[in-house]
Amino acid sequence: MTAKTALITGITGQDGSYLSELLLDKGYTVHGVVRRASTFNTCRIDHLYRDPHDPDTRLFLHYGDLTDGSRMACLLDQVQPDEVYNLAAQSHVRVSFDEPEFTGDTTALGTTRLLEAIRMTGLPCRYYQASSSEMFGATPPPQHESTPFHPRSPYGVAKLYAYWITRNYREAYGLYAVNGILFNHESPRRGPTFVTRKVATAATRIKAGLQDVLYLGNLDARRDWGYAAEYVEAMWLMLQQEDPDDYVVATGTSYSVRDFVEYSFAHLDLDWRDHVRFDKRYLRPAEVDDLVGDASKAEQVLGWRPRVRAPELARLMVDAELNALSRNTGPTVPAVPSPAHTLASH
Ligand code: NAP
Ligand code: F7E
Repeated sequence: MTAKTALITGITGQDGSYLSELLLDKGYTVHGVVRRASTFNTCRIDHLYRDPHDPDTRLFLHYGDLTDGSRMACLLDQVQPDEVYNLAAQSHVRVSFDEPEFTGDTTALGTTRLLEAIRMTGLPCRYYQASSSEMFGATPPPQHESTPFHPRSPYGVAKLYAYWITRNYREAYGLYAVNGILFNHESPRRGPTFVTRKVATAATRIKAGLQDVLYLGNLDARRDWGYAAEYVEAMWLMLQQEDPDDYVVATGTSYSVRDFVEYSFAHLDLDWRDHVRFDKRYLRPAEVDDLVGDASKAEQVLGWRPRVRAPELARLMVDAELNALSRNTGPTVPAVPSPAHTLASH
């Protein structure tokens, strides 16, 4: 057990929820940055939250936004974290073509705001940047730490900026700042509009007779899909090393979207061809065709190894949807509001 304190941006997202679980298990005090919204957006971490008046509480939530640099500086000063995990981003590739400016503001410049806040407050904290395999884009696989970058979307371009500004602050100011270059990682907590979750949810609903058709875009794209719960362990390991460095985190295997669809439907004894239809609205102006990560450096230096591959991931996600459907609630959406809806700053 540790007495360390961590600050997580993007705590309400898929990875933020798994990382919070991991750090709380290790004895950390965890502070999370939550965007103010007109609806509750804490459903992925509600199960971790306790009343802030409880003396044993080790999870605290604060309003903040990566577009607001002075708020970030203020929070750092208040929380005095040992480790900062920057997971916040406009993370949807297709949406980044619709909102390129907002994506750049949050995903790229937001990183500079946070790094600059760390530099200005002079905190001796360690910094993790959520970099992405989307930075490799059009460069053929396998992709590793020294593979040239060729991003194919405003999201990929924004992440590449964030990657380089993180390296720049490490080189220029001696910050302990690392890039985790993570390939696609999924789970039952994945956002509902990413392809794996969309497929798992629809296949389950089709099996239950609640819908008949699933509309998808490009089935030929290939991805290196891993399990998010395992990937957050690699994030933590990166910040426990003597020296800061950048690491690829991936399974080293590649499957097409069609493969993932087939595994998901087959797990429910369904033939996907009877239900999946093409809709061009899900195509991207430029696509990333094939991603396969070489994570040998993470294995050698961090001792990190993936266990779950795409076929098992598809089954695991469908099983979670079945479970949720039988309970009549989404896997990450609580049936009733919980105390997590009271933020620590209130
Ligand atoms: P996610 O589920 O989309 O979560 C993104 C988080 O960022 C959410 O908590 C979101 O808040 C928050 N956020 C968005 N804009 C913000 C802003 N302006 N200020 C503060 N917070 C903001 O993403 P994820 O799958 O957990 O991924 C975590 C990080 O890893 C992201 O940076 C993503 O780009 C990167 N990444 C993901 C993958 C992957 O396969 N999952 C692979 C490589 C890299 P709301 O809940 O309010 O929307
Ligand atoms: O698409 C194809 C689509 O949106 C995967 C983010 O976490 O991983 C993620 O980005 C593939 C693409 O994820 C649909 O064209 C077909 O080829 O699930 P996705 P992504 O774009 O790979 C990277 C590493 C990140 O960093 C990102 O933050 O599936 N596809 N039909 C579809 N995709 C979606 N979303 N919806 C469809 O209907």
